[in-house]
Amino acid sequence: MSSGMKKGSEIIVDVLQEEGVDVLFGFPGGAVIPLYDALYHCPIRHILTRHEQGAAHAADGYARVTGKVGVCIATSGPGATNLVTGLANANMDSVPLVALTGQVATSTIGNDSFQEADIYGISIPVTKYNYLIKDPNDLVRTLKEAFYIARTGRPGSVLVDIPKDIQETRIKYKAVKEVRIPSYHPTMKGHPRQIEAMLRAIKVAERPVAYVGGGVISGGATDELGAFIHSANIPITTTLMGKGSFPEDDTLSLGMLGMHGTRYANYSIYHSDLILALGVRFDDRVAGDVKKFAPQAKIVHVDIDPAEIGKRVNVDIPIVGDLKTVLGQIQGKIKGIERKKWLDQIAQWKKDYPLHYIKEGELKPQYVLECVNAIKNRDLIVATDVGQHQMWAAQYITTKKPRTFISSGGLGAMGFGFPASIGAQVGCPEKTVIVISGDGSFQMNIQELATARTYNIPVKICIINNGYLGMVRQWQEMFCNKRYSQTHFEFNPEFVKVAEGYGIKGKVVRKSEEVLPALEEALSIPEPYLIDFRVAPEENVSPMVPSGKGICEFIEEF
Ligand SMILES: Cc1ncc(C[n+]2csc(CCOP(=O)(O)OP(=O)(O)O)c2C)c(N)n1
Repeated sequence: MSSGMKKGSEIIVDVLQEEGVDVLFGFPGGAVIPLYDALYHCPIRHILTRHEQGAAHAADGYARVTGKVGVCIATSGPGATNLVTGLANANMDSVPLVALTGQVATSTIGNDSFQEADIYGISIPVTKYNYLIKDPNDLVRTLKEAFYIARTGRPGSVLVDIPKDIQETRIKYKAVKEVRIPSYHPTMKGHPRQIEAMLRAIKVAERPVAYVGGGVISGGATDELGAFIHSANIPITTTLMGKGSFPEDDTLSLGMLGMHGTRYANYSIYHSDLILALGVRFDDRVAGDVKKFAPQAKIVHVDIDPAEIGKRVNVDIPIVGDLKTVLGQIQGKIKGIERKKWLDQIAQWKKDYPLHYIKEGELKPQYVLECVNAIKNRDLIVATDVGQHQMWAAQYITTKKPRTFISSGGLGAMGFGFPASIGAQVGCPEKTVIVISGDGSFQMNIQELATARTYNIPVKICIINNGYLGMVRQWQEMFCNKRYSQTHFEFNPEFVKVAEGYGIKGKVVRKSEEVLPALEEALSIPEPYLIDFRVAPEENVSPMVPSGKGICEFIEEF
């Protein structure tokens, strides 16, 4: 063999190392045997999950907390199709993820070969970009491009499908130093005239509100945001994805807005005369009826993705740009605005309409979340699954730092939380990672208990167990006259026993007074731990604005 020749699979591993990848999440199979062979002696850590969906969500969780690109691997056919939810999930939440899939050999593509699925075609609508490599000489450039596209501009998921013969072919390794994609140049700087217009609008506004989303976190712009909000003295509300972009214990924070947002956040938006929409997309869970969102307000929308601007609402001052750069452009230009009347009004709404629940009776899920929130002296990362528990976590956990609250926002994928918490803990081994899950969501990726055990990934699993697919049950209660069609679990496993079967300790908690001690016990051991909180089965998430309604059209308290 001539020197300098390498197998495609070895080249893949070289590029992963060049890209600084320190961990991979994956699951092997026939079409990736060459790649796994090349990984055998490679210093990159590999976490073997128990399902490819677990690998994709774990890589996603890792990316969310570290800001680096998460990488997952799956084989062709069923391995690749098992990644689809994870690809869609990461892409909808603008998370940088690269998925490497094996494909059947190039000569057999299109023959309905064993374990052949057109993952390139399947993944087009759920990724930012995707590739099927047809020539081994394209490997290096394609992989470099995949990482570049995943992490730049509006981040997202990128899939690279690599036929088995390409992994096996020997070629000469040619380094690619710089990635240049002629048609892809994300705009970083806001247009100076638009920036001027934004500054003028802020100066004359009497009732401004910043409406902030995940773009500020993925853009690394939280310091710039904090400086701007404080100097301009503007109240701020965040989306679920924006939690952590600004400390929620600051007096200017209104918490989360939208369907299950705080009343005072929604009132502030409704009565505002200037909305500064930063790294958000006016999602329908935030702005149900866009006409009733902020009827008196001028809207400034800053986003790196031009496709988001004007998508759901008409914008008065559109600014395409990177949030860190744009907020840098306005830094120090607005100072000393008092806004006493507006801030007093907001303080009054906060006093009149706090988040609340009835504490008496059975163990309340909100109380469990309040106890999680009371955990002190620890650097916490909270991951959630999807459902009522997710909304209670968003409402009751005061998030102060970016990349410490991770949740499936856009796709709302049950099953995300637990594997994502595993990825988060791998990315941040020094932090305490807690996952808030539901009895429904947890069962969607329960097999990852084996992954947590194998690598002793010490995530603390809190199951808010109400015996229902609670969020759907809540809608059935409200809109289907309590016809609970297929939302009651007549059987649930004993989660603690299941955990024990995987070698993981756990506890059932039924009473309020047991909550804090159980959490303390979980935190005291350097291992994964599961707490099965048996909560009031028919508790509802409140407040609530029904789907498609105006931001202040709350359902009466229930
Ligand atoms: C994969 C997937 N399937 C279905 C849904 C629809 N859905 C949204 S919330 C929910 C209930 C979740 O139940 P659970 O995890 O027990 O949480 P709870 O709402 O009870 O807190 C369902 C079924 C979804 N979001 N994701």
